[in-house]
Amino acid sequence: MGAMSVRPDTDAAAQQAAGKAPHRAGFACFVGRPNAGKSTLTNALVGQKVAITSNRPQTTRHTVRGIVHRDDAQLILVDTPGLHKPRTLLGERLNDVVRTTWAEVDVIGFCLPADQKLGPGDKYIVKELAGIKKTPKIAIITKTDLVDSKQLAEQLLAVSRLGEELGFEWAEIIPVSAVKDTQVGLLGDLIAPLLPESPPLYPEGDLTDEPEMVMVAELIREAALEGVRDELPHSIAVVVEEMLPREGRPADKPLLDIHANVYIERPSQKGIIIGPKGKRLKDVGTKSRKHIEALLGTPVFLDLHVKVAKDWQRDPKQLRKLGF
Ligand SMILES: Nc1nc2c(ncn2[C@@H]2O[C@H](COP(=O)(O)OP(=O)(O)OP(=O)(O)O)[C@@H](O)[C@H]2O)c(=O)[nH]1
Ligand SMILES: [Mg+2]
Repeated sequence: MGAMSVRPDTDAAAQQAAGKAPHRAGFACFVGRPNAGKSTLTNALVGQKVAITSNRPQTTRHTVRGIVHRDDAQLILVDTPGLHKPRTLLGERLNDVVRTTWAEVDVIGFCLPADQKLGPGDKYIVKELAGIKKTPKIAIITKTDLVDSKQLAEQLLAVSRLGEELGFEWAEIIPVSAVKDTQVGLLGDLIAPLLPESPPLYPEGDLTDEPEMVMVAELIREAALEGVRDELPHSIAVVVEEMLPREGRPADKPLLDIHANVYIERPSQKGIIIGPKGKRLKDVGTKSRKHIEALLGTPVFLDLHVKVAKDWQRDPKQLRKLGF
């Protein structure tokens, strides 16, 4: 991923001779506890939804790349699952994904919500980051719209002290609000100069490298997460089985048939997901269909089925089937 050897030759010398700063391109990952605001920040920087978000912890389950195209640089943001104490095999897999990612990127952005005290979970993460000596680390205080300036100042101080305690210096410390779009552009300005000189690594206009089927499944999961509580958010997985243009439609009135399964872990969860007279599942379908149609730019017929994959979070075979 971040290896110099795979980068095409730059014409940096020519650019410098012309008085222009060389173009940069590379990878920056956002790490932090679940719910810290990593995916929301990724979307805000990209300017479009590439990663789903929710107020439930552990929403992100795989790395999602969001690409920011600028004149001077191409930022490839790698949004990772929140790092947490694993309680299931899925949890362990997610943590592995995060650790592999930060070993491969050019910049690490540690995300800490402004409205929550810097806790053991954060210290644990930063301690591990301190061990990755060569990679510049930016501390990002997220959700600044939720606190007053005094609280924000305390958080800035706390994170700066934590760096000192662990014997390293943050390359930058920056407060942002993704929801209010405060300092999001500035964060991009701070990341860009930390990337290696390189021509763009992705074609102009690509905002993510997520396959469409995965994005569609994620949009359905995002809608399904809304309003469910306790263990249920963790139990939901979505797989798109098929996406096919409906046959026999006139060229100016296409329809895309999408068949997807919503998996849960226990038969007892089925009723909650489906809701009285199927109302909840219908709402999930309606809501996600709007987002899917916007993403794909075509009318969609969405066919959702609820299935039980018993204890899939703990079962290696089931995990493989669900793509983990
Ligand atoms: N007020 C406010 N809320 C935010 C902001 N950024 C994120 N949130 C909310 O915080 C919650 C978590 O956001 P996510 O972006 O899903 O968090 P995450 O770090 O990706 O979480 P995981 O994927 O579970 O690790 C959501 O309800 C967001 O709407 C912000 O700038 N301000
Ligand atoms: Mg996320």
